[in-house]
Amino acid sequence: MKVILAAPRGFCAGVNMAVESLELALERFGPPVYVYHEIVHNQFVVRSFQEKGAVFVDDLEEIPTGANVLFSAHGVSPEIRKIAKQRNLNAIDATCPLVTKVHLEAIKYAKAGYTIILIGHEGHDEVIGTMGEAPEAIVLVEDEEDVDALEIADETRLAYLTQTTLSVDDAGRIICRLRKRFPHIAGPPKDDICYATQNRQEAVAAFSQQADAVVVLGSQNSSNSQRLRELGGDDGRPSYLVDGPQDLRLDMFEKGMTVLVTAGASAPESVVNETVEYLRQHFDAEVKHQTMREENVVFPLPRPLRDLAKQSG
Ligand code: 2E6
Ligand code: F3S
Repeated sequence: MKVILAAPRGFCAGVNMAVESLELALERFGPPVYVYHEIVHNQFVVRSFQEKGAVFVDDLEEIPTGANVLFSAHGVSPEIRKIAKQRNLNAIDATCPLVTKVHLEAIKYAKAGYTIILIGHEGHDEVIGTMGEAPEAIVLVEDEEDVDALEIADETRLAYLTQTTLSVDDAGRIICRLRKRFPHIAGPPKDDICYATQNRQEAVAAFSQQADAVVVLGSQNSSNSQRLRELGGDDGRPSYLVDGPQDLRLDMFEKGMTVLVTAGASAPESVVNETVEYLRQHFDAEVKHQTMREENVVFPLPRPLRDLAKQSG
């Protein structure tokens, strides 16, 4: 077997920042540290933090008054910030700055009286947070059919924004349909899909051409990882999204196959290594590294943690 190990893969700058924030909070405050929603959408990461004393909640009511809470990388609505304040929680915001950028755009357009079309997946944490910035002004569309069904009162004040982890191709098609129906629509030059999502998709699109099967490391609720799995499956190739080798079966592969291995933005490198080791042991796999482009993006820790890190050296 030949394994192509794609790069870039795995943790992005936003995930690194969120994970380091929670590590530091646990170290400096001591457990329990509460986290609103999964810090990132990865089972391995969430379980490891639970073992260290992080408590993940979907409702701020579960948190005792005055306790420490981190907001996850996917962002929260102003309503959640308000409730946190009312409950006197020490809230630390680990939202990825690239998600915050979309929130700020939503606020800007809503203030100017625009209707905002948000392209995204219903029920996703990021979409819930972004829509919460201006619930009365934002309409969610998930596909081109939703665009056709839109009823807009004032087409001269219309803008679109996108979730950060969409399929670049799907988003492009939806934006094209929007521009066709509403030629005056405002929005970003292309979309709000982040650099990490784009780069991981670009690598899978290119390298999967040489592969008979694709393995994406990531959890089922990870949007960017799901998009990599879909892309890997283009042209009818088997493409699997798994948390680790425990989710693989020997009959998914054959000797002599070329397998592309990559990882979503929330999947740690340890699960990639374990997966490669599984393929080595069972299929005598030889590993070849293929890099699409280098990444060197770094995001600072949230302000309170930066100050805390400095204070204690
Ligand atoms: C925050 C925003 C975007 O499901 P999704 O792909 O959005 O999230 P994760 O946690 O799998 O990936 C990182 C991330 C965080 N992406
Ligand atoms: Fe941010 Fe993109 Fe990662 S939005 S958390 S850099 S996947």
